[in-house]
Amino acid sequence: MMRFSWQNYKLYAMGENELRPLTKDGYEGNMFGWFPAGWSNGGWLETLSFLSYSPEHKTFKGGLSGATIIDSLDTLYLMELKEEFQEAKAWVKESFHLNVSGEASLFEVNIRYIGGLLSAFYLTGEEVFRLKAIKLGEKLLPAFNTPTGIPKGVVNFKSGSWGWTTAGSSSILAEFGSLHLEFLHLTELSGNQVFAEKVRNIRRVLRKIDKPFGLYPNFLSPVSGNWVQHHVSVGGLGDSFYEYLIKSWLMSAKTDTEAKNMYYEALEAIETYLLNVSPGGLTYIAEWRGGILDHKMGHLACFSGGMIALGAEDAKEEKRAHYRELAAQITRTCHESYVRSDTKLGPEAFWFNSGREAVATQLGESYYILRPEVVESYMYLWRQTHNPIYREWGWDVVMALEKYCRTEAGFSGIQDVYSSIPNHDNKQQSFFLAETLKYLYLLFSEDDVLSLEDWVFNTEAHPLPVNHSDSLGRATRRQ
Ligand code: DMJ
Repeated sequence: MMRFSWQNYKLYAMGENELRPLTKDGYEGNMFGWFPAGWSNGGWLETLSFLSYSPEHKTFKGGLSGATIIDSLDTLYLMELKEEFQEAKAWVKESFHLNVSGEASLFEVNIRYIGGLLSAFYLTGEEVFRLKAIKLGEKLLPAFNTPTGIPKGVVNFKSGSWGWTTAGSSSILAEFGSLHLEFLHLTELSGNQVFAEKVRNIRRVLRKIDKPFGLYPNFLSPVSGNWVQHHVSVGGLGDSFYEYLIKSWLMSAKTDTEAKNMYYEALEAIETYLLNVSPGGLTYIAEWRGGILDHKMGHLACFSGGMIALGAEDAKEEKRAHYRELAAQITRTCHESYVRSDTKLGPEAFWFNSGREAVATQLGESYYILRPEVVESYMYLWRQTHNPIYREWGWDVVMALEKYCRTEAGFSGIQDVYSSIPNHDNKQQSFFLAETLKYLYLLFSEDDVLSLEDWVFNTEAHPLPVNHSDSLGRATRRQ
């Protein structure tokens, strides 16, 4: 599947961000691919005032290219697709230019490009990846020039300005909260403290600020350092912030106790205020709007089964079994969202109301865009429990992808998981190669292949080595 995805991308879209398998061409890509359904219609773009975002095309103008190449490097390497890896590396060497104009999302550049380059460097030791990661990291720094140091969402590569227009504009928790892992590695690999300082400052702001009931709302003003509205979610807009807390602890070889404490405190608040069990016995994490719950889970929130499993072992003794069980239950619910569809792939969001459970009930939420979060959780749960059910569930996803998402020239998302006649969306998302296929491969690999003792995966599934940096970005590599 990986070879097929890569070969078609190479044939029709080499150097572009992503492949459009039906029209057999490339496109700039939807850098908002992780936003939950509903938000794009809800006027939030105006609230956020992204200068560069073109709502009509849902893309950024200009900017970096080759997202699929950088996102694929480590997957190709891991799968020993040597020729394909060499093709990707040659493109990075010769054609990945950083002196671009245009704008880009700080978050997406960090998780896809910097994460991808860092992993490629750590896996291969090839200098080109290290140097390009550092150069690109430097280009992101102007985004942090705000009164609080909380970065804005968009950076303009040419002018070095950053995207904001009004005092009301907000930064997003999942975006500014998902830089820590990569930025510590940038400091370690460059010797430049500036990267570590930026993320330490973000941590400082988040520690100090009052949290309603211990919860972290999704929008923060980079001007005042206050929350902008009280919407809390473990899915889109919040998700990887929580993921990076527990992974900061793990990546620091368990020295970053601040991150560990923040993670378990946040998880307790989530359990108290957002966690629910449906009448049919399905455990789910709802979304919170100033105290009122939306009884829904986004596909994006399904990563949380894996995260809670990963974090279970370092919880207080008396909580460990509970977290293991919670992780299994959430993963089971996400699996239900898959098996309750005709295609056996899950919708973008599913609800628990009016007697209907784990199915999409709102218009425009039935699509599946090759997202990884459910197989990601299967992988973590498999490694933790070795319960064969997770491999069976993963294999069912492989079969469904083959049946409904494979097209003549690559894999495509589908517009309605409840229809067995696929209506393809004509997009092979770069995270399909970076994450979905990598997590599936790891689900069927031995535990020592990218062992969870030695590696943490960034939120785009790019592996970063444990024990390289402590919370200050100092090298603490094991001998
Ligand atoms: C990926 O780009 C990352 O996993 C991100 O954190 C949110 N989800 C998308 C894929 O669904």
